[in-house]
Amino acid sequence: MNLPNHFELLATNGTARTGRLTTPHGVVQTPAFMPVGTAGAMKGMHWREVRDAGADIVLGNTYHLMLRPGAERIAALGGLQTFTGWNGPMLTDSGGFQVMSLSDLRKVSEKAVTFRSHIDGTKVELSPERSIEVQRLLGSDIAMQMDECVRLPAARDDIERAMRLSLRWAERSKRAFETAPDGYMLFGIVQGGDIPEMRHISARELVDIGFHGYAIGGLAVGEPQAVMLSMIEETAPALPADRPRYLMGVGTPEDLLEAVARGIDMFDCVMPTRNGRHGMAFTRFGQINLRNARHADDPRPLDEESEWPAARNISRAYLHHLVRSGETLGAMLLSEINVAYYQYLMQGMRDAITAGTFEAFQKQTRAGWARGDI
Ligand code: PRF
Repeated sequence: MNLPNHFELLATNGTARTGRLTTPHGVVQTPAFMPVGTAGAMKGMHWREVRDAGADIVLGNTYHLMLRPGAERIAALGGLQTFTGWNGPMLTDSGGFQVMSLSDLRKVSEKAVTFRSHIDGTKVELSPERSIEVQRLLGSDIAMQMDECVRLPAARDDIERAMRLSLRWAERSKRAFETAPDGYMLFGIVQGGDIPEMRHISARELVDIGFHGYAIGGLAVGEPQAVMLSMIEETAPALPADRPRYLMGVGTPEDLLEAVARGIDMFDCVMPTRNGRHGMAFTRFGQINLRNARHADDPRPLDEESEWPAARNISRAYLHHLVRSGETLGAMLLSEINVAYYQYLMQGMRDAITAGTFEAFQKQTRAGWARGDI
């Protein structure tokens, strides 16, 4: 069954697209990057800064929130937006992927995944139906189907088995979502590893089931970037042009530029905040490691032309000192600088697509990264 469409395509430039996705908690301009607020918090940042940095939407995790503080508790407290104070759109991942990367003693069956909580070791079962129930209790604007993602490289049989299981879970997820109020969305997830044929089958069957939008999962899981990009090239054209396409868990600024060029509309990744906590800055001149001793006497800011005050005003020497001293403030400043840079990059891409100058924008952006930190 075809679901209502809340995505409006505004312009295309080659394969790149810009558009607008309307959710119950506000509008998302695409291509969009969603910073990751796993447990209902953006690590090291206030929501005000996340918003000021230009993010329209953030990502939360079913897995973490169901374990602590619990989905029923968050529902009783008014849902994620009221509970956390982020008063904007929120997408939640479905949990299966996090079970696989974080928990112990996990077992996948047709019915559900069972695992031990990484917090207190209790045994938990997560089915596609329960995942949707949790995401609805959280009040998520965009829920994701439960899927199984295999790390690459993997044997063809394993890739096919996980892809077909994900399709059966897609159907169950859709059924569980049927009673959701108008405006809330459910995205299907294409799996199929690094095998074009599997990607085609997965995309075709998901489109037959019918979702508000479509994610490409199972990439950035150990394969070279060229393989990831070729899988996007195989998959994106098999998805409906009028629906949003979301590449899950990606990536570096380079990945975003390449994936937008191939027709992707949405991304999420921990990289800007996680790398920020480890002393790395993303800038127009590429990545800068503030731990490096060469910054100790450098009075220059990271980017004197940045619109983001911390990137424009704070010396590299001070950032270096904060990082080396293990000061919380260092992690906080680099997190906001990085989230702001990611949003600046997305805004640049949206503007270039609208203006029909995406190719020139790509060239110019790559030239800045190649110039490096001089
Ligand atoms: N599935 C889900 N979440 C994900 C992924 C996936 O394949 C990935 C893979 N890059 C990141 N997050 N549900």
